[in-house]
Amino acid sequence: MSTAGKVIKCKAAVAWEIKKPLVIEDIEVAPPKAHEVRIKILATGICRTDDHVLSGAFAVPLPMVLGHEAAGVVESVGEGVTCVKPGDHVIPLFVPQCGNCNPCKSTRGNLCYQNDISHVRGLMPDGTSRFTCKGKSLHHFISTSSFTEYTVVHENAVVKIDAAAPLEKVCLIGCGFSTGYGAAVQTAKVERGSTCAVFGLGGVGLSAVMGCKAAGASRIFAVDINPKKFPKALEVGATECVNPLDYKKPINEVLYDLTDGEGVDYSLEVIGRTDTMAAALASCHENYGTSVIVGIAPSVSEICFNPLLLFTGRTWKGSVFGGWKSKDAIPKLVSDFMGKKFVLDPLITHTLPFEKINEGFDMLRSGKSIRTILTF
Ligand code: PAD
Ligand code: ZN
Ligand code: ZN
Repeated sequence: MSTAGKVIKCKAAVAWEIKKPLVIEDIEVAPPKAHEVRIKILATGICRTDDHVLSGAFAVPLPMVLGHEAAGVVESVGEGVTCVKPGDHVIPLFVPQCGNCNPCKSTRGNLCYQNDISHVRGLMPDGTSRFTCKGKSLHHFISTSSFTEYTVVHENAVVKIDAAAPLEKVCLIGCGFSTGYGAAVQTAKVERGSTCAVFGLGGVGLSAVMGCKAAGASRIFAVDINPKKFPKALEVGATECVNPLDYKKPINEVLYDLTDGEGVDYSLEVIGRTDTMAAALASCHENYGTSVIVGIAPSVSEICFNPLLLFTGRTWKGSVFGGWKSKDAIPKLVSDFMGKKFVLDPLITHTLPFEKINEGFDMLRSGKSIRTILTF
């Protein structure tokens, strides 16, 4: 029996309050309105950004259905949708691509004005929600919301992918892999023979290491305070692992020493802390070094730094979703994965049934997991 046009009752993990576990609830998912798409989610990863909401660092309106790194199948489409049809395999886009705004039209940009990241409203573009639970409306998360059996997204926030691609792997192309890899290859624009340092070796940082390697970097320092992350970093392309806790000196001085006083050409902060963002900046070459902020710092934080660090010529940049234009890039990244141009398996340390989502978060917080994939 077709569910198109009807409200779907299904399970979702609801974030009711910060610093509390998610609660698996029965929710109602309204049918897609015009230019919207309802997706049956089949696999979703747990990213630190979801945890930043639960820890309170990333301030968003609650209650909310979190999750943004996912893949699924289109269940039904609203009026006027032509980019996908029921049955298509898709990835939701946490950075939409409308194609008409200035960042979409510029060759330099990717943060479409339809994004719900810079000023989170937690709603569909028309200002309403498609989720209800116990009579209460639930917020959407950054245009996606994947910790649910069904979600609704705007047509600008979904893209069709190769139906042969394994959804429980390519869901990582919806965030972690593409973010880290793109931060290296297109935001930093790492060059062949260069020296790089990646701060933070979670799913996103390891993908940044892969990007540095693919770009031909000759030395890649993998920096983390959890040495258990080092074997995997070496496996995906790091040449040296550095634990800041092993040194008395600040990590930027350690990296200067390790590079004969030159500093690295490129540094990437993939943790989300202001102290490591400042340290990553100070680690790169004083004149032509580039440092990229990938980690999401707490909403209310500020950085105090010596302007001489930039005066001498360093470049400091940020990178959302690896700088990719999401709709254009994701199908190509999926084909590249299918063509074995990069691997995703090293990033996937655990697979759990969706109901065990809180166990997945516990493993991320304790440093045991890289990516946990939830299956439905
Ligand atoms: P993760 O928690 O799996 O990895 C973070 C790593 O940092 C862990 O291995 C920690 O041990 C390590 N770490 C923690 N503190 C320190 C420290 N003081 N010094 C060195 N290492 C440390 O996270 P993730 O890989 O899922 O995400 C990383 C960040 O990237 C996080 O802030 C997330 O919100 C952000 C992100 N940004 C985007 C984007 O578009 N810019 C997308 C996805 C994730
Ligand atoms: Zn993410
Ligand atoms: Zn746009």
